[in-house]
Amino acid sequence: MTIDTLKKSQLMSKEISDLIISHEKVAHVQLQNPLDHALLILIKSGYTAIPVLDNDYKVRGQISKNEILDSILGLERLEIERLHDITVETVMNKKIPRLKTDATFLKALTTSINHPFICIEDEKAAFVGILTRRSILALVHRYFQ
Ligand code: 2BA
Repeated sequence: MTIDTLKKSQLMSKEISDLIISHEKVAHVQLQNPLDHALLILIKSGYTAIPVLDNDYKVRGQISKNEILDSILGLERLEIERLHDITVETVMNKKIPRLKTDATFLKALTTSINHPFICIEDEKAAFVGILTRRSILALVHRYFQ
C-alpha cells in the first residue's frame, strides 16, 4: 500500500465527531412553532434551512424558507396573514439525512453530495449537532493540499 492510499483510507474511515457543529450553535425551531416564528429565525440566522426538533430534543425534520413561502402561496399573492396559523410540523420536510456520531467520514462525504447539512444524533437519537458540507469540503481540501 502506498503512503497516499494509506492516508486516503485513514481519512475515509476517520470518525466525524471533530467536525460536528454543536447543537448550542445550531439555529433550530420546534414542531409546534408557527411559521412566522420559523421565518424570523431563518431570516435572522441567514440560513436557507434549519433543523426541526421535538420537546425531547430529537430531530424530526428540517424547514426551509422555500417550504414556508410555498405553503402560503395563494392564487395571486402570498397570504402572509396565514403564517401565524400554520405550524412548522405541517410544512417541514421529514425525509432528512441523519448520522450517528461514530459514522465514518466516507459516509458523511457521500451523504453531503445531496444535502447541504446532515443532522447528527447520539445512540439515544438525541440531537448532537450538524455536519455541514463546508466542514466536509474543508477537510477534503486539507487532504489534497
Ligand atoms: P445555507 O443556508 O444554504 O448556506 C449555504 C452556505 O452559505 C453555507 O454552507 C455557508 O458556507 C454559507 N452561509 C450561509 N449562511 C451563513 C451564515 N449565517 N454564516 C456563515 N456562513 C453562511 P455550510 O456552512 O456548508 O452550511 C450548509 C447548510 O447547513 C446551510 O445552508 C444551512 O442550511 C445549514 N447550517 C449551517 N450552519 C448552521 C447553523 N449554525 N444553524 C442552522 N443551520 C446551519
